[in-house]
Amino acid sequence: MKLQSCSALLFISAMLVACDSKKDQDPAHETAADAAAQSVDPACMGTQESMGLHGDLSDYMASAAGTFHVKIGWSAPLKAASLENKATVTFVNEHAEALPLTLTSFKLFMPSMGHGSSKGDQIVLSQGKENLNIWTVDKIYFSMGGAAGDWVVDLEARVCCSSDKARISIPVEVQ
Ligand SMILES: [Cu+2]
Repeated sequence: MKLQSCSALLFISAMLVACDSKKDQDPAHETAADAAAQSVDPACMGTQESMGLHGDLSDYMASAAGTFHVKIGWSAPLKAASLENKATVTFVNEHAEALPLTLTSFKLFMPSMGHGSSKGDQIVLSQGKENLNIWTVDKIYFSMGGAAGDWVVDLEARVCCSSDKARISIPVEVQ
């Protein structure tokens, strides 16, 4: 247990060092405030201009720090006590252009009752091979049913060296 924690710490330290040295080389990231305020670093992300996703953000929700916009498409019908539920997660930037970032966490939560999924550890996150901004989420397990809006998703995505999150309400009933 101790060894694992140390390895994890070393790994995180190494990542921080990597990020810091990158900032040192990049005059655009001179201060912590700048780093926090950064939206998308084109050097890290790039955009897929060819995808024709321009302008319409109406289906999307902004992340907490404004780093990305996200929408979730759900399989239908959603069923409680089943691992067959699926979703697709699509990330775009503020111009509604594809944003190929890394989905690191997708967790169900039921705010009114204060619990998540009892099988959240089984979830499978897969990045699209052609559309790198679209992720497939499999084995989504709702511990119980609920009306539209009873369940939410807390997701996190990594953008270059920082991470951002969003809470998205599930707009359909879980049967
Ligand atoms: Cu509940």
